[in-house]
Amino acid sequence: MSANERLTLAVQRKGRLNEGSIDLLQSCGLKLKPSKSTLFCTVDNFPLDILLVRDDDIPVLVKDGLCDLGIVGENVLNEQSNQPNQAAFNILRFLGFAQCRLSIACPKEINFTNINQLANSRIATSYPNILKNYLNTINVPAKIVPISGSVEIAPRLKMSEAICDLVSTGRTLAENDLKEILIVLQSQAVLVQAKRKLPPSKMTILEMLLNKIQDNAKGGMPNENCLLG
Ligand code: PRT
Ligand code: ZN
Repeated sequence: MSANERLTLAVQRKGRLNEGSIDLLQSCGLKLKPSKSTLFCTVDNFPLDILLVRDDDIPVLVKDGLCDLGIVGENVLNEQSNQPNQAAFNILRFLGFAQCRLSIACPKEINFTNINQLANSRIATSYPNILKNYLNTINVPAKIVPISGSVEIAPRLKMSEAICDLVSTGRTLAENDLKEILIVLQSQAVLVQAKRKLPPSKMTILEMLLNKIQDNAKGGMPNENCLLG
């Protein structure tokens, strides 16, 4: 290993993935050294540097080789990895935190008994690629209405008949008089690497890091219709 070779890891700067990511690194015995920059920190006792960024930027940073590794939710990874047969990422570890599901929900007064009730309806979502794959898989022709946030408001505004959004406790759905009807994807935080090969010196560091990080694959495998690529 060259003396100054270091791995870079992209981690969410602020938000639901941040605490779990930092806790994980610290529980592996890594001593994170704060820097003046809020976007970067180094590890004192291991050849690893950490980039603190928005979670949506993590797949691109890893894919483009600007970072060797990233910790990101499967939901974001799948949404940005939408070309079948062009797998761009290796999931190295399922990390077990930030668990949630991407689900289709509709107004609670609808009597939903059959997926074909979604045919020709409008579904608002910030996950158009995952939803498109899912609708193709279940063979239901619905119209996808892309929306970047506050998805739960769409049925009230008559923008859509249903939504497809992340659910954790279900409280937000209930507060908006919505109910979950179909789970599209189960998600948790994952450690990812681009499919391209790392130089041997970095591979050695990566193996040492992976030895420190437990895999937590329970319930976290991507759905077969949610393509990594
Ligand atoms: O600023 P940046 O872009 O980095 O962060 P962000 O605002 O895009 O993401 P953030 O921090 O909200 O979430 C980061 C990741 O955490 C997501 O991509 C998921 O992988 C994961 N995660 C886990 C969740 C939730 N649980 C979750 N509950 N992300 C969002 N939610 C939302 C949900 O959509 C609902 O609107 O939280 C709300 C409350 O959920 P309930 O069901 O508990 O009411
Ligand atoms: Zn984000």
